[in-house]
Amino acid sequence: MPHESSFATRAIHAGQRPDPTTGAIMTPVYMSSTYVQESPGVLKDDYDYSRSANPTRKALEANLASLEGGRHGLAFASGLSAMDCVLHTLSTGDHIVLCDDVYGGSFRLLDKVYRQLGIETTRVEMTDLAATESAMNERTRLLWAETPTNPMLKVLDIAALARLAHARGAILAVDNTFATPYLQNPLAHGADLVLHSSTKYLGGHSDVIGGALVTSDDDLAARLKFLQNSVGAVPSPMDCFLLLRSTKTLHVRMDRHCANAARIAHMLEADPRVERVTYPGLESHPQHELAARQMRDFGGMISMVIKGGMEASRAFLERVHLFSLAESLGGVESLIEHPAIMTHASVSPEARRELGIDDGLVRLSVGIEDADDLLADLDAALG
Ligand code: P1T
Repeated sequence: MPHESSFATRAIHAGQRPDPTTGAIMTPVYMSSTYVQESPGVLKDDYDYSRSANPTRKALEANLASLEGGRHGLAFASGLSAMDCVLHTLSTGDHIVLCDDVYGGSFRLLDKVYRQLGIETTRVEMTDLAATESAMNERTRLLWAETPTNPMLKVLDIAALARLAHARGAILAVDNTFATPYLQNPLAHGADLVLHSSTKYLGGHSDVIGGALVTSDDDLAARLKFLQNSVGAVPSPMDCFLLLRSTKTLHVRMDRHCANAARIAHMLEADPRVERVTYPGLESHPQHELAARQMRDFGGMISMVIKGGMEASRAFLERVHLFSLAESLGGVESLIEHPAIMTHASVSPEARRELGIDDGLVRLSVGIEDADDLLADLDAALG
């Protein structure tokens, strides 16, 4: 598969070829935990045990690496286990600088698991590069950025953060879950490592929990691969198959997610029942110009505050029909949720207040249904 092929072609073909034994065009689901050896230690294609390597997973890993424009891809059982693998590269005494607005579970992993192991994290407003630089110290090994962030949809300058990290001998990891490789390729902007919760847009159908890492750094990839096998949080071959099936349509789905979200964001911004709408594609978004430079389009996620606080947003969330009230995002169906009570409950109330995750905040994952139907649903639910 030539690397220069366009995204759509790579989405469908990269990492895959017809099955050599049957010609099956789809990569088979290799439901096998082990592989027969001809003689002790003499393996076929390096396969000895499916925690270490599995052909369905290998195809997925190559596909994801290609989509991110990286040399190495690694698949995991969840987004958080992918993050855990990165954090295992650190040692007691190391320091992480984390963007202040991240998925609640990512924050919890650092705050409740790794802090206990002597790995300190400093949260910082990463749209402020000077503040980010001052948060770094001689022990800082990792800058962890999410862009757009969850749920406030801040857009962070990947190239500038990569320069900051590299000037101090640290690496930059970017959680690219909200943007997807179709809209943004952090490695091309200088990041060392990309993470995905493939549960979201990569999977796209709300039927798989998965995670992925992509890097072009050979040494880092070897270390991560060692940890992937040592820790063992690998996805099942069936989940890899489902994800491979999903990435084939990523570009088509994302085009519709973006178009629908843009229409809805503009409608909500003009609605007097809504106090504030955050969407990187709106000119009112503080980092709109950066988003236009760094991303190919603005994605399918919108955050908004409804007038009337918690009571009004609760009533609104109970009244929507097409938007399902559920955690997660990135599926073909529209979802809606309340970050303070649901996805970001593990962030302290003070930190939530600082970030603007107030009690009236609602997060929308705009699906690929008919945009008029979605607009009508929101209009009716706003009451
Ligand atoms: O759920 P899991 O596959 O382990 O991925 C964790 C994760 C990592 N990064 C980002 C940006 C995420 O949004 C998530 C998971 N987020 C949700 C479940 C949510 O509703 O926001």
